Amino acid sequence: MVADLAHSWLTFSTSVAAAKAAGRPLVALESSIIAHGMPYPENIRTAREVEDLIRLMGAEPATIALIGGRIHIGLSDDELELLGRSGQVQKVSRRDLPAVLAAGGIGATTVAGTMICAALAGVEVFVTGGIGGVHRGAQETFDISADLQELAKTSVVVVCAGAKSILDIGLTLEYLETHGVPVLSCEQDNFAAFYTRDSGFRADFRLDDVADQARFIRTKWDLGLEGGVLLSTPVPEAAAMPPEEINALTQQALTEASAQGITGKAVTPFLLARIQALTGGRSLATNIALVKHNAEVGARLALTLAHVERGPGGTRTNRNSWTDSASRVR
Ligand code: PSU
Ligand code: MN
Repeated sequence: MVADLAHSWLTFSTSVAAAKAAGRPLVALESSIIAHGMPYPENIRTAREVEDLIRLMGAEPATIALIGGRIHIGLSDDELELLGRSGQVQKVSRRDLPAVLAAGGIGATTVAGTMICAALAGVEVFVTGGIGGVHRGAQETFDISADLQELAKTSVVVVCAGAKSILDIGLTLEYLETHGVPVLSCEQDNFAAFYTRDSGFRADFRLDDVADQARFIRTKWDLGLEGGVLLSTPVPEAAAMPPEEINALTQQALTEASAQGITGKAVTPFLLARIQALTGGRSLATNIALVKHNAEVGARLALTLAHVERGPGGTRTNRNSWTDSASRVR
């Protein structure tokens, strides 16, 4: 069977295998944020702290990466170090998975790559920082992250702090709507903007209560509506950056990228690195704070989701807690 064949590529870490056997909920984590999203050694330190937070909450972290021709679900300390230190780690989205696996190379998975592997491993909740999306100027460049197509078809919840304003957030939300991907928000009505709390765009449904989030997700999948759910939660107030500052620096980084002819999968890592350099590391502190906050939201959701019964009985919900922003203005 195809599914069994796919499973033969998976290697579970000892702690993930033990959690699975004990029925403890798993939370997937991506590795591109480690290899391409943050500098060493903060990347490794953050990855470990995020894992510890998830464990503290009673779930088990499963950081996903490709090593030696295997899809690793859960990484040892040495494997984390390998991903965070080596400059030779490839960025793996859906397109790149077979190339890196077949060649036995080292690959750090993006949101799309991680969703695919999480779904294979039976992990329902995945925590990241920010998702990829429709780039500004995509009307010309066609640069639309494969993360969005993956959300359209792979049934995993992605917990994020919104998307960076290096992207066209309005078009990103339009694209998700076209493909039937629900965008949930908690703590506020609007979709978050990574370094800042407010993107200026409404999320589709505001669900502050984790039980409501879990029922929403279970209902979607009960109905056979395959595909992901995006859950946005804003960076904690104290760690957010001033919007004017981040907007000016984003504009500068975008201008530099186009002047240097950066294209394809190099665009996002270039912009992330430039913004980090231009803020003198302050954006890194924001980035770390938001990932940790996302980890708490994701772990809580994974624990709750594990207890929501299937079928209409388990999915009854309080309609008053829904903010259906059909009147969203863009
Ligand atoms: N956005 C961030 N931080 C990140 C990424 C995006 O704020 O680390 C990474 C994620 O792994 C995401 C990927 O899936 O970049 C998107 O890359 P692209 O735009 O090439 O699809
Ligand atoms: Mn791209």
